[in-house]
Amino acid sequence: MLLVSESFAGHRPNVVIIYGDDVGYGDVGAYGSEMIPTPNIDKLAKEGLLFTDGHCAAATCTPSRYSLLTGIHGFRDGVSILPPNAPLAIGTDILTLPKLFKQAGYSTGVVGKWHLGIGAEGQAVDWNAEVKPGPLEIGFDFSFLLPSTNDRVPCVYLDGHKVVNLDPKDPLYVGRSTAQVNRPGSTAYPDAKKNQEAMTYYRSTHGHNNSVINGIGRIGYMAGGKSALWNDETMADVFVDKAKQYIKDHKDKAFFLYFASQDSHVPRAPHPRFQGKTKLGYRGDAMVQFDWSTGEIMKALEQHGLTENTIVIFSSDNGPVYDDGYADGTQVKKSQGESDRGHDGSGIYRGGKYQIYEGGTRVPFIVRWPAKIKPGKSDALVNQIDFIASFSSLLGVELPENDAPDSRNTLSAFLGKDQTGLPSMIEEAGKAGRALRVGSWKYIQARRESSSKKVSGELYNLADDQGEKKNVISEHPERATEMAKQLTALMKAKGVRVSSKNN
Ligand code: NG6
Ligand code: CA
Repeated sequence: MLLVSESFAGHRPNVVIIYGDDVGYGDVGAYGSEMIPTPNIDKLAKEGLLFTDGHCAAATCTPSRYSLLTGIHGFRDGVSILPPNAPLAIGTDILTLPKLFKQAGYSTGVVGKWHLGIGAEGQAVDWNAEVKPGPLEIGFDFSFLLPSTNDRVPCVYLDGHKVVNLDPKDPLYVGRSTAQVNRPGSTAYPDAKKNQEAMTYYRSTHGHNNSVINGIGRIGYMAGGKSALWNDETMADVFVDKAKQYIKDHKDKAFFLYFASQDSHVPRAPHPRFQGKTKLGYRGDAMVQFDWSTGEIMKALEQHGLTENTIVIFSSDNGPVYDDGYADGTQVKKSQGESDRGHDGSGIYRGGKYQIYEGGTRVPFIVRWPAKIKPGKSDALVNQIDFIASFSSLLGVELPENDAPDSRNTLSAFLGKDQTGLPSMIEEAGKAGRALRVGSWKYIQARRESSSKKVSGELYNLADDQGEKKNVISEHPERATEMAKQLTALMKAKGVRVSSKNN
């Protein structure tokens, strides 16, 4: 039901989410990075509100994006990192962030990395026909995608329901083996397992050794679609152009744009004009490219007179990772923890992508809205999973109790009026387990990281131990038991918002 807030008097703000992929807390200048210049993101931070305790919902991509768009924790619905060719993970019948904006009369667009699956459950997608259901079936009315991740096939762009530039004489097939995909008449690509030399861009290992596309080994197999192949080095340019066009086409109407960059994710292949811009190899250079993309989007908003009344949110889908299977020049000094030539992608925090420590989910988190938000810094505890409930409050769109059940209204924290934020928050990291934050306390559940590695419960007080170095569980057994109980109860419930008035 629509009850659009009167306060906007016809000038509802546009909303642009600029979403990084594996961009860590320490990868941005405004958050302390000294080795990667990010002037455009820093400018955004200077003009907006910089959150020091802002989180994505999970330490990996698919569950984080799922929570951002649905307001549901990934673990409730068994959502984990999706393989190529996975069906759409989001039910077409549930409320999503773009659907909420549509209810408020907005145009909604997505540009960039999807990684939430495409196609119907139990039915193989026909990449040569209408590729759906996907974003257009869950609330977006414009969609231009990298369908999965840049290390997974198919290595083609998807515009709405159609693969871009696909030649029907070279049909595209995606599957789990060359035998499954290769057909007479469709281009066959080298299999990295059998033909290492085909990986001319750089070599890759563990898992990234199936079809070789543009000299780079990928996860999964594809055949055909040669004319449709993307160029890894121009991907950021392609996405930025689409985003600019979208902004231009919708400048006279309220819009929501979800711009999801793939830049820092492997295989990193920044445009040659960014290569060598840092001393950190392609990982650092790709971050410079992402900063450029951010600047271009801001310029487009400016050009159309939209900067004042557009809410720009800058964040990331999970913490940093260095060597993620490709020999791309990113160096890992194991002896000093996971650090790359003195640069620590998670800044002062412990761990990164895949991990339950703060570096897994505490990411750059900036909200800029000159018309309503005073620039500054906020230590409020906030999470992307709460966008749906917060925007429903901002836009005056009623949120039925069972929709987006884990999303809580933290609008006043996002606007800088409340410096505390969430009273409690679940952190999620796949096999690496789950944790609960209550104020500065953090309890991590006992977990089994592999069949041989069992880790017992941990308790940290981030107020005097932000690096999670000192496990104080034996000093505070009662607090740990209490938090363990609270976490179990929240996980069992049907949703954090609907189950607990205090949460
Ligand atoms: C992992 C991949 C990793 C990355 C990740 C997804 C292997 C060994 N590792 O399975 O390279 O693709 O999935 O990243 O295959 S995410 O940011 O999309 O979650
Ligand atoms: Ca990611």
